[in-house]
Amino acid sequence: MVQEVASPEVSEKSQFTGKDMLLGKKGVVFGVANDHSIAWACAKLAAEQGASLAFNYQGEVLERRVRPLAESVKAKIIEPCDLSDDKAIEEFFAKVKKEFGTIDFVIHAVAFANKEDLEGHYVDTKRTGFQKALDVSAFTMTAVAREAAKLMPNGGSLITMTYYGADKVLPNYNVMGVAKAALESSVRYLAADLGEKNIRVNAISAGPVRTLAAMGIAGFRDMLKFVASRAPLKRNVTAEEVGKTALYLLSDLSSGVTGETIFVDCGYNIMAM
Ligand code: IMJ
Repeated sequence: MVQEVASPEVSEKSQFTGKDMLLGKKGVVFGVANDHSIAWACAKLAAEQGASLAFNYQGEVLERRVRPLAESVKAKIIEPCDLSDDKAIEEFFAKVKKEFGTIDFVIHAVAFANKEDLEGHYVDTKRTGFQKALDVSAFTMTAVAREAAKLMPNGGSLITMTYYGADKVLPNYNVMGVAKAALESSVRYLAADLGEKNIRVNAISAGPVRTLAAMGIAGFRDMLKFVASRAPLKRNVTAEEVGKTALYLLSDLSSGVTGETIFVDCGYNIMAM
């Protein structure tokens, strides 16, 4: 029997009733673009649970979006950081060190591929497009982990966002699928390296969410419908639900979990037919 399940209400404050799960913790959020961003849903929940936050932005256009959001959760740091620039990462973490001293977590929700590489066939991907996608979408997690670990003498939790296209082929995801596969593998190697410092590293594989990163992708609306019709929960996942798993991974609740990719996709990935 197919059950009708209502989507959770979209409200300003989350329905989640946990309390002070990140009280006294300090974290860095990379990848907020606007209020639809998965990074923002994670950050908002973290702030609600008592965390102090630092945000990056890249360029003036995004600054105008990110600054008011970050200010609304009383962010301690709102600074530019182009993650494809090693020196910019160093300078950003120097500011984080100055303000926070030590940190407890990082939310990495950053990806980019050239638009022309997200249509047509993967086989046509050029070396430059491949390098760009892998650099921004995979390597930046490693670069950030290295800098963040230096500020985590008491251990910590790093999370990143991935997608099912790392495992299975779907139309147009192309080089991003290859980049996400590298990202998920990086998560395992980083978890192995940083485990002895009690730093955990995990990825969330979110189902499709209507964000800036999904806008303008041909057939995205139809993809949402297709996924909702086949997922066990018979709906699409919300950014807030991704945020709740982020909260679990950033908090002590997940103290025994590292190197994992956790699907938050209403169960879509388990289905064959
Ligand atoms: C992206 C492309 C094709 C299919 C897609 C997506 N599906 C989903 C996404 C089915 C859910 C969104 N996604 C998971 C991404 O990782 C998107 C990454 C992305 C998006 C853009 C759009 C604008 C641009 N470059 C991009 N680079 C990466 O110029």
